[in-house]
Amino acid sequence: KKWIDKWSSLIPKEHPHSINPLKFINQENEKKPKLYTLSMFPYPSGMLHMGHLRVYTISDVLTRFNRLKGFDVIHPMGWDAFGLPAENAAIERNIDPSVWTRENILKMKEQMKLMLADFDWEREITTCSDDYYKHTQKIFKLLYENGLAYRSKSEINWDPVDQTVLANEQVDEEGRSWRSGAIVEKKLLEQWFLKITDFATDLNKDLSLLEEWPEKVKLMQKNWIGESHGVELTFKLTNGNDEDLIKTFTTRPDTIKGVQYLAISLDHPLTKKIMVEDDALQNFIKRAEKLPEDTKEGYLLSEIYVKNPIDPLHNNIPVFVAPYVLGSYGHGAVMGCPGHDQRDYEFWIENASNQPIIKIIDPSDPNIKVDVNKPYLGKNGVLNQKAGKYQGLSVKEATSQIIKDLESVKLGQKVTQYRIRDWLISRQRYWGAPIPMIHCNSCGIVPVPDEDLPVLLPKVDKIMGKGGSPLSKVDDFVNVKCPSCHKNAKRETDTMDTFMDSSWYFFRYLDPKNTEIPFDKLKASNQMPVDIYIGGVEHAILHLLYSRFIGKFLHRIGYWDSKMNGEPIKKLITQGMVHGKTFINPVNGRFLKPEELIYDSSETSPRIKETGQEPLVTYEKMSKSKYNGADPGKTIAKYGADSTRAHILFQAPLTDILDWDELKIVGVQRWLRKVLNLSHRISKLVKTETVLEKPKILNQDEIKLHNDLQHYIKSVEDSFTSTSSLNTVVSDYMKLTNSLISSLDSSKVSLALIEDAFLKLLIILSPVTPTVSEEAYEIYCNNLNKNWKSVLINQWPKLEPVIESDSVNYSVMINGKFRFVFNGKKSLYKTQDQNEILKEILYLKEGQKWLQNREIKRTIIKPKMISFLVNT
Ligand code: ANZ
Ligand code: ZN
Repeated sequence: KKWIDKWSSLIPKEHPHSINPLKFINQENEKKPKLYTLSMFPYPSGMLHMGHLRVYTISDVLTRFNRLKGFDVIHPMGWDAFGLPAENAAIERNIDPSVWTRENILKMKEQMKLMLADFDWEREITTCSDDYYKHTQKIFKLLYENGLAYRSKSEINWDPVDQTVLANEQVDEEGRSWRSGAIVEKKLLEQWFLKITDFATDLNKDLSLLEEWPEKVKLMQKNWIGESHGVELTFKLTNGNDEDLIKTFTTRPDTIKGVQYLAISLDHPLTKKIMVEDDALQNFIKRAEKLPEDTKEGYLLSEIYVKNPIDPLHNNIPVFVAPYVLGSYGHGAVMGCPGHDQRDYEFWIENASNQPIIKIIDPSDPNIKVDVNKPYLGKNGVLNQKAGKYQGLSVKEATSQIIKDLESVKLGQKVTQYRIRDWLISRQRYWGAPIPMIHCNSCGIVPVPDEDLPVLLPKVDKIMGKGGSPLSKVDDFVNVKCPSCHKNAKRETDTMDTFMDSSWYFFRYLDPKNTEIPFDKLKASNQMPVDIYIGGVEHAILHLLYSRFIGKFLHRIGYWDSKMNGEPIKKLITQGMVHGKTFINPVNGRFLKPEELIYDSSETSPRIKETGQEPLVTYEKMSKSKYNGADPGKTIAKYGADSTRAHILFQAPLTDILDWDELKIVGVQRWLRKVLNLSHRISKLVKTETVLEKPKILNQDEIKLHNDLQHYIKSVEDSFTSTSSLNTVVSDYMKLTNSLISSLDSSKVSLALIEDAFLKLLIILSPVTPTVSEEAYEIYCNNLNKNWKSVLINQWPKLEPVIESDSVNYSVMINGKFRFVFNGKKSLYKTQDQNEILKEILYLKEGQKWLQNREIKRTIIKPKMISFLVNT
């Protein structure tokens, strides 16, 4: 307790080692290999939470380890500081969001220091400061100049609570806002988009370069990008002229002979055309917009029929308007095959119940029976006689033959479709980087010249409520001269999505003070990609996809050289969530507050104060309503930073959910106390300033300590290098500590070996528990009157060869029963010297017990077993 108090209060502010001394003492950084370790920067909410603590512990531990291994590690930190919470806080409390943000940053920085996170503060960046967003604006301009930023009127997702536009990515499957949870509405507005779709092919293909990314994340990105290979088909209207046609996208051209209808989306051009004169259709659309996405309702367009492109005589195919067809995918039209597609089947049943269902494909295996009333979805089938000239072909053969036939009549061609849409970055909010554009009546859209960047976010006394762009109400901001013709013009008043700020920040850390350009090309080329990126899996799609896009864009325009086609992140680690210990009253299922519980002396299983019952215990996502939140600040104040860090690593594998049980920290504390204790004992025994000389020949106990040391150094090193099992590091530390203690207790091990192992232990545990390492080292040095520098300024211990022991454990069997273990020379098996063996065994208490004064009839010696037959 004493040292915990001492160190937790002392270390953060005054102790020189809260900053890594290596950076200052070691001047040879130039020659060292570089390693870029990054944890996702936080939103400055003002409070570090357990999730932050877990990420930063991981990145800090890896950083400290890699520094010991001789890398020049870049380990920066900054603030993702634009965004809604600051703006909402500002509106509620009528304070300047920049002031609110700055105060929060200071608080969180203090907390990061308290947890001993060793960040390169000289690289710190804040996305809401003008020396940063100046360059965000420049990157926007670069996108514009390269034809990748455009404005378009589009139906957007409107969050009625936060009164802002949302990107598709920010709307969940139920159509709710990711932030406010409100049901998102549709609105038509002029918006800025970034053409991420231009990179869709590469974003998909290059997932294969990301060998060190979790498969799960890559799969999520792949699905999001949604590359799909298929055919674009043209259906002509039966009674129309040549321009009247409906294009569809299909991945199953082999089913074309089974087309029974077409379905088009609510906003298809043909729908819009007919709607003008069709009131019933208008009513249907109004109603349909509110229906769930999987609705099977449809509206039959009367007197409109299309021709099958492969078989023009089949010209009575009906057309429906159907909400299940997505306006934004493919061509907003589906060729309906009820016989071979589940959705089409359900739609057909609902809208054309008396009609037959045509199946043109049968399973190739006649033993497989298909329900006549269900579609056949298999892809290994064979086309039947209803497929006409294609009868007998497999699905695969039919597909290529039909594509050929479609191409020859110019009504079809192979295409690749993507599900991903362009990135909508306009936000009608105040607290974001202004989009650096000017609208001029004569010249159109004119970018703000580079020399006029940044377009400063104007200070306002009061953010003008919600709704519309707050900046449009700031006259001084809005009214400008056109940079091109110098006539009166108006500024763009939308600000950028904050994901734009975070899509390039890892470049800025490498050159954070550059006032001219976003970052220096050489620095970026030398130090990118990020070697290890650690953060939450909730960013698997949005942030990571945008970062890949901008990384690739900057690479394409020559801003940096890359060996991975502009991929900015080499290895990605997604850590699991931290769940809180939750107590529930078993009678009424209510969550219990800490003060409703009472603990007995063992402090492990509490009871409910009121009833004396045992509560149910679960671990759940931390939340105020469950009273299960843990505050990192309090934990550190109570147990010290080292114990907290070790505990967080020890309790669960990196990517698993961590069930946070504070009571278990005592185990870690007990171990750390042993380490400090060792330091007292050893330094008292050593008594000399100079390091002792190790013996040339080692006895059994010494060999064991030596081998343990090598084993655990290697094991810990492997865990840190692969990063896959950081949780086993702490148990390795504990085992090595115990091995040292028993060596010390046994008094058969030379002090020189103990001292050496002890000093190495302090080095290898310093990444996780820097202050205890340092404290233990200080105790050791002080007791020996050594002039102590720091255990942190060191190199990772070099591995020495394991010593093959010349002894082995023999199981001793007496009259066929195992009795005890005897550690003897391996050579006993070779020499088969029975007298020698008996002599040695009779030294042991166990040996005397079983063999003294007995007549030994026979002795059998095997490599790991000695068997005696005796008279009883
Ligand atoms: C006919 C067909 C027959 C289809 C069959 C499938 C099975 P993926 O793989 O996701 O790209 N489709 C095309 N455009 C659509 C839109 N705008 N809204 C909803 N659905 C649309 O899906 C491609 C399939 O989704 C296409 O292949 C089309 O249905 C449907 F036995 O065409 B298919
Ligand atoms: Zn102009």
